[in-house]
Amino acid sequence: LTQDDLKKIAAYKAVEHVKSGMVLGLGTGSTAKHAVDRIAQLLQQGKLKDIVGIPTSTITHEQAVRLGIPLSDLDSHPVVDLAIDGADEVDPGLNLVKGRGGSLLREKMVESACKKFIVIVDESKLVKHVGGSRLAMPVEVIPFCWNHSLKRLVALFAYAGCVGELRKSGDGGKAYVTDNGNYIIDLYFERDIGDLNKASDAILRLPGIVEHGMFIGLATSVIVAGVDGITVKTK
Ligand code: DER
Repeated sequence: LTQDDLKKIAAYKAVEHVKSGMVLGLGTGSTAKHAVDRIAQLLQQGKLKDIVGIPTSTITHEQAVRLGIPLSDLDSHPVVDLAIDGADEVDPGLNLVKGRGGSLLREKMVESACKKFIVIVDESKLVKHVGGSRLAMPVEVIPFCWNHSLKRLVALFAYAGCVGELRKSGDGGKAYVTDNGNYIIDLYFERDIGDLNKASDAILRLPGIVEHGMFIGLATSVIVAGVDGITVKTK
């Protein structure tokens, strides 16, 4: 079983919770892609009807259009029945890191408007503490004086041995620009950042900061696909 096989297994399991008539948050990334494919397949087979998708990125929007999934937005559907999305990290309390694919803002807008939010991951995403890995913690910032924002973010987490870097686009030169016209600062911690809510509040209080990639208390369940099978963790 490849990692992508595991992602697909988790995604298909999550789609079993989709019922006809639902308003669905459509996630972004290589795992959520399988869930969107599966939803489209069931619609084509007539096994699902009257689904409305709320995409969490332009990439997912384009995938859903290509596959014929009817789409809408949060203005028309302020309450979403179910969102299915991947994550970069999941801790035992179902707190997440998301955004290494760059879509964290729209994902968090959709997923915080959901009655249910099922996270789909392969087992490599499980961590003891969110923010405790040495991998990126994405923060979306406005482009204006981004370096000033970077320095303020790094100073905020000096206790955790923090460094930050502006995310670059594929060709290495220019800054990566999100669907919303913003930049992303990736933060790296040498030590655990401690209380996630405190960290979140401190980040969001900084002017010029738009949103961060910690999804605290948003997931209602996580489906983990591993080589030994599937486990489902529910809050
Ligand atoms: O960038 C994102 O928020 C993605 O959802 C990410 O968290 C998971 O992407 P993956 O399924 O490709 O690992």
